[in-house]
Amino acid sequence: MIASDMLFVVAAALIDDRGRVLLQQRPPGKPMAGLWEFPGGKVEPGERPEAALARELHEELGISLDPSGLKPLAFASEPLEGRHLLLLLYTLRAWEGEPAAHHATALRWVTPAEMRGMAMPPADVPLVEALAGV
Ligand code: 9L3
Ligand code: MG
Repeated sequence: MIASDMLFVVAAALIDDRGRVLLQQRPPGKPMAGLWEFPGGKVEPGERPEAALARELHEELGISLDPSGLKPLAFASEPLEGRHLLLLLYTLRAWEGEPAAHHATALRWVTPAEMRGMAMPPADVPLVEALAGV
């Protein structure tokens, strides 16, 4: 039962022309409410991860993008409620539209240094260090 134990989640580090990265704050009523995360969500059965991420970013931020602009950066593996969460982080430097908080409580553009002081989901924390070098 390997596949059903795995939860594949994709997320993006949107990077602006000043090198800042977009985080969103998870809303009340959802797991990990209040924590600051890289936007993204679950890959659905049969879905290509990059297509899933483009879909999630459109739903959550209202932006459009070319999936070929998503560059794999790092991944994290974390236990989650008796399952195995694999969080795949991509960078993205070009998109259409101004990101807006369609699902999140708030959005914030931060430097990797600023990110280290923010409360993030366990899977997101180790990925911050990968961003310090981009
Ligand atoms: N998750 C962690 N870090 C992230 C994202 C987008 C998601 N950057 C975790 C939170 C949930 C699970 O993955 O436990 C599914 O995410 P969602 O569908 O609740 O956003
Ligand atoms: Mg999500």
